[in-house]
Amino acid sequence: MYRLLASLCFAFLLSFPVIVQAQTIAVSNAYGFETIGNATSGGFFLTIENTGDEADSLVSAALPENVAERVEIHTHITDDNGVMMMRQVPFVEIPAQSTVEFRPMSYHLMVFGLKEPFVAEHHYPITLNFEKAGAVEVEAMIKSLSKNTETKEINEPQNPDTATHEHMH
Ligand SMILES: [Cu+2]
Repeated sequence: MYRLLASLCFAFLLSFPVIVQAQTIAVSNAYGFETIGNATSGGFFLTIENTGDEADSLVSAALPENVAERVEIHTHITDDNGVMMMRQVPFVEIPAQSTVEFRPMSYHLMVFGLKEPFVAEHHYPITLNFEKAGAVEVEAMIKSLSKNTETKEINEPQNPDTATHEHMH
């Protein structure tokens, strides 16, 4: 029985490597949001910590072929007119002894050619390739948009017609 429990625990650990340590690089808190309708692109966010004494760089990322066609590293920039836009970058440097957070409106992994929609609670393995640390795999979880209150406020603005209608009765 103990042996069975031990192997079950081991299998569980193998299935959900939320934090993966590859020498000096640790990747954690990887997540994306569910996609809406026929969207064929999506994004992932995560935190990369470099505990080493040398800078390293994230140079590429990939998802399994049956999930998406390609993954690009993007950042957000503001142009001369104050317009926010996304730009692909060739790499992101992770300085020695520091942490870089990929988050909305900043660095993110942009996924193109989705083979199926991203569904809340699903997990996907992302392979991150670093210049020095090599390949680091992390499991990313898809979050529901409806549970995100900020998004809900944007998607469901107060309807003035409804408010007036209720007032009349
Ligand atoms: Cu992007």
